[in-house]
Amino acid sequence: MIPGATPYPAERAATYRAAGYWRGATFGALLRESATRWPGNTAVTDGHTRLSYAQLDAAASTAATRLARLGIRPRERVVLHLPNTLPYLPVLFGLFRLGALPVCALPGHRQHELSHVLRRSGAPALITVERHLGVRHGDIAREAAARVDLPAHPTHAEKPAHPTVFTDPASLYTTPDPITPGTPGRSRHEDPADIAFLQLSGGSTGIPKLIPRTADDYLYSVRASNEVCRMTDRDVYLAVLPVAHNFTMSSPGILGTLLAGGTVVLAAAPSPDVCFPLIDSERVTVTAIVPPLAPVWLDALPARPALSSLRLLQVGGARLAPEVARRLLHRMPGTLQQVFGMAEGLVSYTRLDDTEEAIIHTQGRPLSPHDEIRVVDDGDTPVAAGISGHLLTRGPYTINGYFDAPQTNATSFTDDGFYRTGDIVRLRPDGAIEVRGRSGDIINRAGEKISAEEVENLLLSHPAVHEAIVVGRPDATRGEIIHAFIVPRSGVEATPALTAQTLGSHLTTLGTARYKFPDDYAFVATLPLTAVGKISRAQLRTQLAALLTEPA
Ligand code: J2J
Repeated sequence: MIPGATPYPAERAATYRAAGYWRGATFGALLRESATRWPGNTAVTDGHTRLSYAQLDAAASTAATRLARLGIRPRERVVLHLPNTLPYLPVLFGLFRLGALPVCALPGHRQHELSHVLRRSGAPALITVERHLGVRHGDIAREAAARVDLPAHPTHAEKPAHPTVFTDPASLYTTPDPITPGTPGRSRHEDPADIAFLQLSGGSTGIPKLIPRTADDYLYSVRASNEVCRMTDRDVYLAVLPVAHNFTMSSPGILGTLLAGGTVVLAAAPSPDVCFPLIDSERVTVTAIVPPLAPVWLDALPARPALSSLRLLQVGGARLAPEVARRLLHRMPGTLQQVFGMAEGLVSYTRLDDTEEAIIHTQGRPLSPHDEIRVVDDGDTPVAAGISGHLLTRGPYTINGYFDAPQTNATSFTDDGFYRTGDIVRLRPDGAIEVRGRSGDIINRAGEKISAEEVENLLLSHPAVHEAIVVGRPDATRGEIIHAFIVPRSGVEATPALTAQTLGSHLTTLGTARYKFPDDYAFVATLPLTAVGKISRAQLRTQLAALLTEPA
């Protein structure tokens, strides 16, 4: 196994193989098999350009050859920082075919996040685009790479000192090279039981964690998701959220669609003015959104019958208010499905034939009969039936450890291998999960997971900030927004230097993703302490939340 990954214990691995979950298939082979079965079907389109399965398969092989020629080797990590544009799939599958490990950065990531991800993954290369929707991704990536020193190579003195940045992904598979005929669909380097790629977690500590996934475990979750969502070769899936996100990639997402022989449509932005015309023109049948988009889409629904092709609207990534769920169910065409998932593994779905009550009020049932669920109190003791507690899980597609993070793993996993999700849930007698909140210091802003500690550390790096505490504040449209409490260094209270604007500029200078910027600031002289005068983060947050609800 690639060093840094925690393997599944042998006994559980044997159970999952015996159950037929882990089948020894690879990502490269998945695409080749679909291309053999449905060569002429459209695999992917952005609404303008189309690639058939045969073309996508050939493009992936060309990309693998070119990436190898550029010096990328099997088992090396490569950070993918691509928006929802056509090159994503050929490049992703090119990396799989080469046996290199894609690291799925989000398009919203900036220098701060990308440099962390490059460093943590040890990736010698990053693939992005020069510009997208007015953002200079190329400049951002080059700045991030310049912050990262690659270890000196013992024999290749000419090895670059910093990760290499590629900004023309389409050139990896388009002309002038003729497509290499007869390239095998599966690289001899692709081992289904070893790490195939790395997802990123929102992270409960300052550093985004890397989530190592194998083809065996991931493809099982994709296949099982296809069954739950009844995916066929007639399905057309609209990727509204970033393609790199676990939801869009696997629940059942782009991989489920490609496994079924359907068509992936890439939306450049999640707004109704971009997505609705695509749904109608491409006859989209399935799509997935985060809860804050729901009211925006509902408001934009035209009076005339539209979006009539849609059979399944998935909503997940954050809590969906029952009232919004009810409106979606009654006003949007097709069925509504709640999806509660995590890049670390476990995915829970309401089923297509669930009652209206279950679809509106629950986050469904786990995907696999072998998903093990424990709901426990603060002392790890299981709570009584129907009582809320911390959700722990392990199973055939849930990781056993973050990549190369022994310290984090010691606290994020139990001794017997259960992942501590950080979610507070309640299990109903019918087996459905109700997500009640988070136990950690994670803010869920419009579906983006933000580590409070990470934002606090960024704010603390401003020379005039003495203390910084960041809390999630309930917000009608975005679920939560980021509220920062700042204690300025003594002597600077009176100076106008420390304002929301200066802190915003500071975060920009650091290259922080925009979605992590506090929405609101309070400049205070002190932070409340607990009764015994200790700073307990949990109590601090409760007190701050209480302050927020007091009338001004
Ligand atoms: C409440 N909280 C939710 C939901 C995720 C499918 C769908 C979503 C993700 C995802 C994913 C929630 N209600 N319906 O990977 O495959 C919060 C929980 C969870 C965290 C994971 C998938 N759906 N959440 O959102 O890794 O707190 O994955 O632990 O980004 O999002 O976030 P992430």
